[in-house]
Amino acid sequence: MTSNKVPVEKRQRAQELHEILQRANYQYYVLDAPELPDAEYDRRMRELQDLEAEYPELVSADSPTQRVGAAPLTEFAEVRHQIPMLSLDNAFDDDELREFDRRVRDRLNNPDAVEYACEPKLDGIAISLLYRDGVLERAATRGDGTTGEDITQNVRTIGSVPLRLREQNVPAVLEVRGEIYMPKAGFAELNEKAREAGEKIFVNPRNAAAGSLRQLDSRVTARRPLELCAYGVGQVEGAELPEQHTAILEQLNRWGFRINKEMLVANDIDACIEYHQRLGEKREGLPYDIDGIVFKVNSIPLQRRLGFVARAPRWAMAYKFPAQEEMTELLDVEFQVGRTGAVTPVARLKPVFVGGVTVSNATLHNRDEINRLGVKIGDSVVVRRAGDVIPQVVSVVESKRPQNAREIVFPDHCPVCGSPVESTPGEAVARCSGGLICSAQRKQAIKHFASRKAMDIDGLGDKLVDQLVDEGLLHSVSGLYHLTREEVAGLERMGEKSAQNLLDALQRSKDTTLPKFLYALGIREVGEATARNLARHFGDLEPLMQASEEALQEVEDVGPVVAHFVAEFFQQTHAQEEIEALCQAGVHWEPEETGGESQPLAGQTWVLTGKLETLSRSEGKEYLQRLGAKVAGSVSAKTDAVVAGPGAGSKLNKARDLEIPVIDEEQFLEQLRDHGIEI
Ligand code: D41
Repeated sequence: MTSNKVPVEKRQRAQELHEILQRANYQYYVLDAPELPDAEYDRRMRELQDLEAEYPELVSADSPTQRVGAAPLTEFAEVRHQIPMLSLDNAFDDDELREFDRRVRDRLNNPDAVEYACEPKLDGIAISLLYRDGVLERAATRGDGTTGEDITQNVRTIGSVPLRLREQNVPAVLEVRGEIYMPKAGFAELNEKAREAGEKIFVNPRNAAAGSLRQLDSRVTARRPLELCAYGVGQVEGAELPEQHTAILEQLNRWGFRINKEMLVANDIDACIEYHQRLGEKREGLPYDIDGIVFKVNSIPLQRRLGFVARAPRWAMAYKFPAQEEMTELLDVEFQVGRTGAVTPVARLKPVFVGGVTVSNATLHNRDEINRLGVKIGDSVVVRRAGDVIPQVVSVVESKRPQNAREIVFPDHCPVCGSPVESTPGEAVARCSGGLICSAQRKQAIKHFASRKAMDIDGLGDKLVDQLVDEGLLHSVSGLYHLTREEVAGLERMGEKSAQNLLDALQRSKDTTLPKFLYALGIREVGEATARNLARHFGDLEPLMQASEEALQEVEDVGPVVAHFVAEFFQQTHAQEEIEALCQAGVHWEPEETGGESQPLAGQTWVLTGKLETLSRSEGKEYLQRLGAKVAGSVSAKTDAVVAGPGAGSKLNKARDLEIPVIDEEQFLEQLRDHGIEI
């Protein structure tokens, strides 16, 4: 070590840099309002690191340079909590929460109502942070509540953990308790990188947070996107804290800790139930995972009077949401063939209640995913269903693998038509090469053709298409228009009346538009928006069918891949014959006006949410697209406007958080009319 005496001005500069960097951290992590540009931050950090390298005496435990991680440990030391870290009792429905409130009020001689602090229950790792004279001395896991592990080196690397408390008047000893968690976005990014590098990926953000804190090498932890949210205090010496839980958290916030933005005070248990309901709707849109709501009696004197039983306080309760992950058994794997021939493995599961519904199927995506999971038939698997996302198998519990577990064999021939299954290098999907020979692909193609946004053939449901194809009455989309009343009426569960209704619907569907017809053809990668762009660019079908890949790429939003699929589609003799047959059968449309139409909302992204009264959501979408807007399913920073009807939930909240303009249906209709749409 060099023993350079530290010149006064260097010491002062180091102090200045501490303050600048600490303030920048506070603005970034606690206020969510960074003022120092990243590059500037990096330069100041480098300057401090250089100073400390030259004068090691300047290095202190609370220096902002100490967040990068230190030399690896061989094990974590044990820590005894001076005041035990209690656990939380759980409630699973409104009645159980009301019982909790009843017990609280009974013990407090029946006041009319008790005030509760409501806060989301973060799904992370509970920890304790000990500050002596305002400086972080030790961080420990909760462990069993009495003894945990010393993870100070790791916790130091987390940007939202203050290494020193802000403000001058700080307690001699302050133990802050909180949850360390990984935000969803950071988790997704971490896993994406791990996937690219062929490394092990984490099952969920909680596991990733736990794994990151368990690193003996804190330099690894330093690279993980972890955050701290404070939810209480333990030991306090040399200071009086406020007499309300929420006021204590606000004091912690002033000292430099992040607290939950969603925290709210409820005046009675009804308001608590309402809060639980509202947060349940917001859950998907929050940037972190939560598994319930914690309710705490807000008054500290009342908390003292209530005390605790066994290891849980009588004054707090966690009201859980339905679990988003559950374990069940993989009974079998079937392979489904989609419209484009994609062969998708589908897990047949022992039914399990997860995410609020009973799940008996989950997608396994493709062969790579099966290999990644290392899953076998008979395995116990963890199934996840979050929000409206289709259920996924997220991991395998290998320790529970039965003796007779069977390997999943990916078919090399189509399970429906027997044609070879082909994989394109670099593409995860395997496809049946049978094309329209394959009845599965044919069925899907016909279902798509008939669907509402395509030819809109009322009454032609999936089951009916299956029946018609299976009975050999239908071989292609054009065949639909040659079905006779006798053929249809002869099917199981089909009366004369329904048969006639179907024929009428078929007749009506012939009067269509070019965009709908193009979309109905089911060309790969051609969705509604692309179909509309193609129609508007070429005006009619003939020039589009003749267009080269180069010419196709002139269409808005059409790149080389889509251009290739479109050109390839129209080159098939079969496709040409089908189109001819459809036109012969009477399918027709008006040519589109090319180019000229004004698109006042071009480049904008809109989101529709909640119930609309005058328009259906898909009509609203159609009008917006006609005006050039994109319509997205979720709200993000890129959203330009949100139309919210009654019952709007998380999307509306997110829009408000992001300060995106929100209009109601009345205002929406007005705007549409202003743009010349007649409603
Ligand atoms: O967000 C959380 N995970 C959270 C956990 C929270 N917001 N508050 C909590 N409060 C407590 C008491 C009332 C016992 C101080 C907790 C926990 N405990 C807790 N976390 C893990 C075990 C207990």
